[in-house]
Amino acid sequence: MAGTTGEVGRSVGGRIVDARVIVTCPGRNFVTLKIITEDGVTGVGDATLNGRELAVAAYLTEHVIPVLIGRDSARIEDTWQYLYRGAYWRRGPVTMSAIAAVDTALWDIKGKVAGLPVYQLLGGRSREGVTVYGHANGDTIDNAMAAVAHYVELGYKAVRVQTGVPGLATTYGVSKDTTVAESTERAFRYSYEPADAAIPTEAVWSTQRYLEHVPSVFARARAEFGPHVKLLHDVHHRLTPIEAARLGKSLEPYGLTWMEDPVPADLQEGFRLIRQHTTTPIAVGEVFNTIWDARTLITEQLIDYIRATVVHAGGITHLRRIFDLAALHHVRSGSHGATDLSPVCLAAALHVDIAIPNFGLQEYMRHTDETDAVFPHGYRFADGYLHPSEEPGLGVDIDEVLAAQYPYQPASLPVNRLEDGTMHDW
Ligand code: KDG
Ligand code: MG
Repeated sequence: MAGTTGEVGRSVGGRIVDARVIVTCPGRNFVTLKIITEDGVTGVGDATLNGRELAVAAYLTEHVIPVLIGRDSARIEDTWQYLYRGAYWRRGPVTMSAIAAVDTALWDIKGKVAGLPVYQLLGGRSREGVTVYGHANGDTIDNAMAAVAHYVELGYKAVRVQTGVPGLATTYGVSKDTTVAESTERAFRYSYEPADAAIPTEAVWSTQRYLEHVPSVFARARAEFGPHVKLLHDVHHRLTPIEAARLGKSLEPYGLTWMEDPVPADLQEGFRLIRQHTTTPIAVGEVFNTIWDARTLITEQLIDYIRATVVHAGGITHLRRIFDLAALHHVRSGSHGATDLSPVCLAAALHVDIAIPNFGLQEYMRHTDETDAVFPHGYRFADGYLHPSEEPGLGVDIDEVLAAQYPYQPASLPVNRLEDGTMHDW
């Protein structure tokens, strides 16, 4: 049976003749897969897994690229299944980021061969623009409010608000010694995330102090910005279900659009308890790799937004499958879009966002000028919306010559300990 390499049926994409992994650090590390067909068509896919970049690069180079050569580039679904089932060892962030990179690059190639932007291949537009949310961070409530004002002026309809917690020296998600302008514009790396260290920094966490503080942040935000701006908050997996239920209840008067990652999601059933106690909507999924990570949450309607991404959840093909399941259960998308996801991922996400029926929000942290130069792209921001490129394919590329000027730098996410020294979730 010759189906594996595409002899059955005419190849409209051409065979894959080459593929390579490009690791670059224009401010932070990015891993990109480039696939080349016999017709000279190229496609790119993001394979960046923050803090574990080289594991995915090796997985691709050692185990995936050798089996790609000679395959029909048009067979996106079949290649996905081949890599997912063929490895025997299914799922996991390294495997799924590698599969995602291949899948994304093949969609890019298919769009270029068809002469259409990828969203047209996904069914065309369901909306005029992709509503994005920005990050308003401040070590104090005053600084956080200044950051919210900055986004509102730029036209953002939705803003995520994070502040320092009184009594804690640092808080993940909040820059300490940066100005409002620096923290809202083109942040390449959170200030507490060392740029040049393989050893994580350690921070101290207190749930008590946090739960006492957060409602005052949103009381102030609603008082200053009125009822219409969408306000969001990221808990970064730090609470237990009953603590998250308390937080959700205390935030109800301020009508948040979502409370993100309230608890570690390893135990999906934990969300039932939160749900029983609060009407604050729940978003989760940035660390999810497959539909199985979200299945209980979606089918039992324990969440409102699923935040899986192209790069960490198996590419456009699998993300679409997750979002389709979510659509059946009144769950909307809210894809992760921090700066550790490359412009290749963002470009791909926008094609999905504009096409699916159950889009909710897209996270958008601007990349640095250096990153934008390494990844030339056609997507653009206007008045609170991102618009995907109209070029054939994804409308993003990598400048390999420029990328080579920014070699990989070891970097790590921080860890948290409780005041007595116990390791804690973020
Ligand atoms: O690499 C991890 C970051 O992307 C993540 O911590 C940022 O929570 C985050 C978010 O919602 O953007
Ligand atoms: Mg998050």
